[in-house]
Amino acid sequence: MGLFGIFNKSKKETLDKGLEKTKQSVFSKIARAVAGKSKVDDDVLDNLEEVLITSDVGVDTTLKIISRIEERVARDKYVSVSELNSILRDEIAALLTENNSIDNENWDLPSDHAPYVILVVGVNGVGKTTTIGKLAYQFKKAGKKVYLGAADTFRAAAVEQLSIWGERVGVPVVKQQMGADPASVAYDTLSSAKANGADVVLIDTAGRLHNKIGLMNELKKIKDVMKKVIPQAPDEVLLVLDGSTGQNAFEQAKQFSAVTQITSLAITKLDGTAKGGVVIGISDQLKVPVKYIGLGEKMEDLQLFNKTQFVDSLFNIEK
Ligand SMILES: Nc1nc2c(ncn2[C@@H]2O[C@H](COP(=O)(O)OP(=O)(O)OP(=O)(O)O)[C@@H](O)[C@H]2O)c(=O)[nH]1
Ligand SMILES: [Mg+2]
Repeated sequence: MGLFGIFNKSKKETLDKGLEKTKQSVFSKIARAVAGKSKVDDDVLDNLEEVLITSDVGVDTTLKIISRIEERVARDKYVSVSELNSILRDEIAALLTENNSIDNENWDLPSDHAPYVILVVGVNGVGKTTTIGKLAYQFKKAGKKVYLGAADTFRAAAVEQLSIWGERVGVPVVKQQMGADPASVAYDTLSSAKANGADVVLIDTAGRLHNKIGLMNELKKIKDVMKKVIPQAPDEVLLVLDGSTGQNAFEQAKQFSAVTQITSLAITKLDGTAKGGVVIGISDQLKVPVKYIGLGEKMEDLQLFNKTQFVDSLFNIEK
């Protein structure tokens, strides 16, 4: 069992609940797509294509899914519309697992070095600070020594917000005054973490640099400074995306990948949105793996992303 395994007791419930809006929307669209039909034919496939595209799955991924279903229909000759949910589930799960082999469930911190450093990036408001708080909670609960770095020095409230998370979870937060150099905060954080034998460091950053060059330089500077303290840092550059923005999340992922090397993705706010299908498109289209999904505002509402469980939950498959 991986690092976060012990937190997964109520996982399915949280996932099912978090995806409720997406499910309702997808199911009602599918119901309309097959209305009056008994078998999956060209009309149904056309409608299904529209269902997936309007569910934020993205055009390229939708076309792949549709062509897989077409092949299946050609092979099986008669496919009843009542089987459509389970066929969709099977084909989407197969597509996503073919794609990349990262095994999130069994993920653990590397044993050959510490602290493991995670630099958290993303545009403002996507959920960076909250995701850091949730991760800190999970690492702490797994018995790890965690340090947080408040390198979003853009506004006082950002430092304050991370400090509140630090108190709530019970982990130290390294900070300076508002307006301080983020790279300097990152340096201090890694130094303290190293000196105190920390296992994990999470660095918060500002998402406000809209200018591409500015952002690129800022992140480069933070990374360079980190290496002065810990040569392999950062181990992970985690890009946080707001799932409720649907296709915008896709665009942000592309833009960030262009300015810095992203190693993993967290897709937040999947609860309360009908755009959860975006996770399918993102995990199909982007080479960077989706590692975490955010399903609420509470500490426990972050999960390691499991493709099969996600698709099962989306299509109400009980296991
Ligand atoms: N419902 C829900 N809300 C979330 C989730 N993740 C974050 N939020 C909320 O989104 C809002 C913004 O989150 P922050 O963590 O402050 O986002 P940020 O990226 O740090 O924002 P800036 O510091 O302004 O760049 C907060 O109100 C969070 O509670 C989630 O998974 N679900
Ligand atoms: Mg923040």
